[in-house]
Amino acid sequence: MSQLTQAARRCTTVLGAAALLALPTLFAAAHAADGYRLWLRYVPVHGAWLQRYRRSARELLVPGAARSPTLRAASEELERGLTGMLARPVPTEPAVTRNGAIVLGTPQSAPLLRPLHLGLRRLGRQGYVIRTLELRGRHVTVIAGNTDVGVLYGVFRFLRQMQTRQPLEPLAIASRPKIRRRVLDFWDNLNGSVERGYAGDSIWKWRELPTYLSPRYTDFARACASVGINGVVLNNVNASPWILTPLYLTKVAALAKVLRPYGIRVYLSVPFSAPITVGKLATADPLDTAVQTWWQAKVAEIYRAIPDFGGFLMKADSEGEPGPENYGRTQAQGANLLARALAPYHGIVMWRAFVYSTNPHSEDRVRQSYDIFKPLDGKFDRNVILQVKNGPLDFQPREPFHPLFGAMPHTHLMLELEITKEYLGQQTSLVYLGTLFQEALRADTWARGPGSTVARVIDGSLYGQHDTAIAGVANIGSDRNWCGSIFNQSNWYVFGRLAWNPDASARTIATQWVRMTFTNAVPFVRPVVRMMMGSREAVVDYSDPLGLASQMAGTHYGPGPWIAPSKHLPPDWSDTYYSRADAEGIGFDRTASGSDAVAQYAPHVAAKFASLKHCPENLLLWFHHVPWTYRLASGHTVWDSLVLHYVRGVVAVKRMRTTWRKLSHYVDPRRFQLTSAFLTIQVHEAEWWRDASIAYFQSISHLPLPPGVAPPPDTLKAYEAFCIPYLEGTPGAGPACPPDDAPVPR
Ligand code: GCW
Repeated sequence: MSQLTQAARRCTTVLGAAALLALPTLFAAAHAADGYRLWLRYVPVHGAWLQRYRRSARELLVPGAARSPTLRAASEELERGLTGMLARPVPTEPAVTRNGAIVLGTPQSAPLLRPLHLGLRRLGRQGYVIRTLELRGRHVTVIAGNTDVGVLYGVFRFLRQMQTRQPLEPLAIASRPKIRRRVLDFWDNLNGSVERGYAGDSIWKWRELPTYLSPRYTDFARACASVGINGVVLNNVNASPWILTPLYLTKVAALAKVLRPYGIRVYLSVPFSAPITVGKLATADPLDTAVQTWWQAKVAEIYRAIPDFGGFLMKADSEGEPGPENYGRTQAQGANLLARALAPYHGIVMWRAFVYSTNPHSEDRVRQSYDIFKPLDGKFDRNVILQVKNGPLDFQPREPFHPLFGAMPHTHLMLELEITKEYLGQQTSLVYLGTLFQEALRADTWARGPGSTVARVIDGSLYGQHDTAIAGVANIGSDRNWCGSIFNQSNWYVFGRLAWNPDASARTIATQWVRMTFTNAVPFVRPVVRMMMGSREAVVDYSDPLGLASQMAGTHYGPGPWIAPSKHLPPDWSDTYYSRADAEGIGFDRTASGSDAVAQYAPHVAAKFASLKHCPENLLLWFHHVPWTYRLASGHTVWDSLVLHYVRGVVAVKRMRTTWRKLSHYVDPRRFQLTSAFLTIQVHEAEWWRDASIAYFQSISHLPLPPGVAPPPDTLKAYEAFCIPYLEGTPGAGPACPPDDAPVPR
């Protein structure tokens, strides 16, 4: 029995019936809103909706004797949810005895479900049905799946129905995930820090493991299961070899045990050089038999400890990480080395396509991954999935889709999204990423004609592939509210929901998240969803409009468009490399007259991107170098338009703040104030981006500002000198800042 239920039962017996009236308040206090409960708050339901559906949500019942840990988790969640929302204890009983019962299970665990025609066959191993029906003469709600985890997903779906005040009967819901592996990638280091993490330290307490298992791990697993996330890569892709030592594998096994009942498998990032660093071999060459034997033995050791281990994630030959290139081998030879060790156990390798060289003479950075991997199509073993970022550069506020999508029909491809807002304002900005994820998933590659979307590449339907996957770089840390801010939670949520169904709508998901996280009151839901839906475009406007990218400071926070290549900074880690702003114009020519990166796309898409006339305006400067005076469809010159986008971004954030401020009476003070303060920080941040960017680009274009636009309050020099010495999530020491006379912009 959950603690909450026990508490509620104690309340009812001790205080008697009169006290029931006071329960909503008691529960409200128990739900002191600090964000910990995420979207699983289960606050009491009142009013007409409850009157109408009370009967359908009255009883809890788990028939059958086989109560696996997963079914136990499912029934406990249902109990927790119903107890919270009905504000009274909910009985559990061993058989169907009453009308209004909720019956959950699989045909194996609940024989009474077997004669029913539930349509389970079409639902695979992870799907579920929720049906209102007559069972042995009783009016019941059935939540069923082919497996226990399907039932668990169904329970969360049923609870969402209540949380968002949807009808509870008659119900005829059937759902199965379109993507098989829905994975969170943690960039957590074993010392507790998190690369690009803005929500405190790592949630994995390695020193305490395996002896102490924080209850937070279970709450994490519940939240993941509630949106269907079923895989977790525990450690940073810049991987420490320690993860493969017996000391750490014991800890990993302990975490795997906590996550298992929630249908979550554990994966690990491993360094390619592990045979040397851990195995004490002289080489990590994939063609060396001692290396192969070492990996086989290591994998066998892992599966002895974690029988359902998912597999490895590998960042090789990228940003200083070792890889097959060190031995003159291809990425496929490297990936297959691990794949063959994992294959006997049905493990997989998620091999990252984020491979590039920072050699100053290398080709256009955004071309590199395609040029390395495209020729290897068909050379990867079946249990390798190539993990491709949504865009060809690096999680920028806006990028075109990665040209590898649709270009490798004989290779399994998965999509990597970044949930942590590395380039979008980090912890304080309010940016709902549902729209960005949706844009990436709906991008049409034209690989097999129109409708060949990225979603169809990765859900396997375009090329008839079965082992499909999607990953999101997690934004979760040890902060009480998990994600650093309340609205950042929506990005964890929407990732899971789109991973389950990449065709779902970002707006619908936002609406449900708002209802579950805050309130169902329409005057709150509407403006907040509107604010969320516009929030990503706002950050694009004030930081990287018109297809600009990578204009940020070295910390990836705040503007740095002036950052130029130097002895210490390779060109493609600078900003001027991407903007290519000069006296004549701005933008990176990636057409045939430039780097010809457009040619990596299918002909229809390439033609569109290559044409100045047809290239979408929001990607213009990604593909074209245009004169400052070039006129856009709006009639504005590129220069005026650039400036107006910066201005518009600031206006949008101010509007968000105004919207939020009017809604205080709908939100508890703690979450309200946190969000309010963060929006104020974001207004300053947007102004800083606008002013610094205008100051810099004006120093190059030498053009006047469009009428009505105020000049930046500081000099370019001041913006350039402004430096933030310490920022969470930045690896290494970050840029050096002189503490004595660092100017502070107004
Ligand atoms: O975006 C860059 C980040 C690095 C990260 C790298 C990657 C984990 O700035 O911090 O390293 O991408 O994806 O490997």
